[in-house]
Amino acid sequence: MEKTLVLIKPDAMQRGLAGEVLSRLERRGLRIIATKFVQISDELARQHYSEHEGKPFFPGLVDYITSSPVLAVIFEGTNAVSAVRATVGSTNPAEANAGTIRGDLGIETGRNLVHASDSVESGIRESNIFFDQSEIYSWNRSIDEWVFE
Ligand code: IDP
Ligand code: MG
Repeated sequence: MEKTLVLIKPDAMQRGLAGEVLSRLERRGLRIIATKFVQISDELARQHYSEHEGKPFFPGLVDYITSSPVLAVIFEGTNAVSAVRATVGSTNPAEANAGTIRGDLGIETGRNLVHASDSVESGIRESNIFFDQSEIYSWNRSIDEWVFE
């Protein structure tokens, strides 16, 4: 099954929205297989966001993502990557659909509450940046047969 990395970003932590974000993704049916509360270092931020190095918003992005601890979570499920991206909403919250996390709870791109991997490969790469293999749990829920066909 697909794995996707979610970061509940500093603005969501500061605003007390971690539970709200987690709850929306959990209620989607996705299974949590790893969590960690982590203060992202400058180095980790640059590694995680390496694709954006050199862009005008990159320094601000590094400042933002390192400004408070974040909650890192790996979700697992069929189509987990696209399902989470759909629930998270467009990068710019002002343009995100109502009903999405960013569309309901955010207003600016630089304060968009949550990170979600953008592909299956990113899900694997980013999960491995934030977690050791021993911190990722393979488990089944009794409700799984009512979520996954
Ligand atoms: P994504 O988070 O929806 O995948 P990306 O384009 O990968 O969006 O950008 C990564 C993060 O960088 C965004 O979530 C946002 O926090 C920040 N970011 C992207 N573009 C801008 C911008 O134009 N201004 C400020 N921050 C930006
Ligand atoms: Mg991205």
